[in-house]
Amino acid sequence: MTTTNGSNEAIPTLQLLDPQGNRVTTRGSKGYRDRAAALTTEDLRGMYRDMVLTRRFDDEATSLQRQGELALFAPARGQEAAQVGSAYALRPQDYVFPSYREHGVLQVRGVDPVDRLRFFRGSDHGGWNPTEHNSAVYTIVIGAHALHATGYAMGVQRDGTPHDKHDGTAVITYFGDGATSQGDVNEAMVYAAVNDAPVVFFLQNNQWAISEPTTRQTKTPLYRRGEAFGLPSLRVDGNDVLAVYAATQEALERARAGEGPSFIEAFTYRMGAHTTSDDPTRYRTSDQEEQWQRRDPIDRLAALLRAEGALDEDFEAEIKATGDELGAKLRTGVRALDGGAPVSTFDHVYATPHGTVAAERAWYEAYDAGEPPAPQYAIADSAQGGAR
Ligand SMILES: Cc1ncc(C[n+]2csc(CCOP(=O)(O)OP(=O)(O)O)c2C)c(N)n1
Repeated sequence: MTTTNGSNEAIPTLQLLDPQGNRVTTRGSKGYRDRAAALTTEDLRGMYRDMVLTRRFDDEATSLQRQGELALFAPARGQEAAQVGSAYALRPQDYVFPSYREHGVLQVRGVDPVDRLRFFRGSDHGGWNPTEHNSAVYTIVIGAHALHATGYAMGVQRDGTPHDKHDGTAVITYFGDGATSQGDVNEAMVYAAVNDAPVVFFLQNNQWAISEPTTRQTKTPLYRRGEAFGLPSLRVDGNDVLAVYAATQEALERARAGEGPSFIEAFTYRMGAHTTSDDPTRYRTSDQEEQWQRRDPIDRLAALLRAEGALDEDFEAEIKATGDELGAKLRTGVRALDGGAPVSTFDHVYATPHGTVAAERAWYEAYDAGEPPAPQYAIADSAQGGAR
């Protein structure tokens, strides 16, 4: 398949499932098709369940924000195939570095849904223990986590763990089209490329960076950025869960086998607002929204499952019941989250004791106890000699 960017240039894009839910063949797609064909009916039903539950999570979280229970929320609506398809290609030992919108990825990784909203309620900085799910916490500093991913992947490499396409360890980082303009993302690719780091750069091109269209970020298709850094790079239809799965699986296998980093551009659309603070009617047309409504990734997989006799009323009812339980859990769980003591800000900053953090903590504790805090320069002095 080809799609066009703002200048109507045809861009080669891997597609295995068309918007009507038919399995399709395109030139050069055979290897990917075989990967998708290896998915069982239960795998496809699992993907569908996770995509529907991700959308339900979005709706529940948006309602909680409207009720004043969350400070902010960033919905993933429209990006469920890109997120769930790529996450299905991960193995437990792989490590994820998400931005703030990867609710579908974290759903597949098994991160508790209430924990996913701690960050948006402001009840703590992270939300979950990364080592429990091999998934770092949400990052809102655009692109910063791409560097963390490359650094982590270089650590994995030094441990000798990218040694086999199945048993090795790969790292994946998710970011948006706007993030490709950030220095951090570009620097992360430089380091990953020259070090052959086992990391997959997974771009969700949802066509908008808040109110900035992709045409304001690039003159060339974004997958070609990856090529420029020497990475095997591919553009996939991001609303096609099969294509996303197959492309990500291939890239992860390369990384696990020690063959270095890759770049995937999943071309998709942010169907909702950027966040609950945003009003997209100010900068985009309802025509465009309607056009992408017809490419809804969940409808597409539903059509495939129906055609293959794998979607019936009982299964739909089971997912609906699981969604209702998820909603109830979020409504009570989120309201019960407390803010934690402000001093907990200093916890978990470093794995080992750190002089500067210890001094800052002591300063804050004195301040909190109503004692006159030591002047700032004393902190700098007392931090000398601490771990750096
Ligand atoms: C370093 C940095 N600069 C600016 C911002 C403000 N900001 C938050 S989201 C956003 C747009 C990001 O767009 P994109 O990378 O396309 O991801 P999307 O939100 O569409 O998933 C910006 C500029 C930020 N969080 N961090």
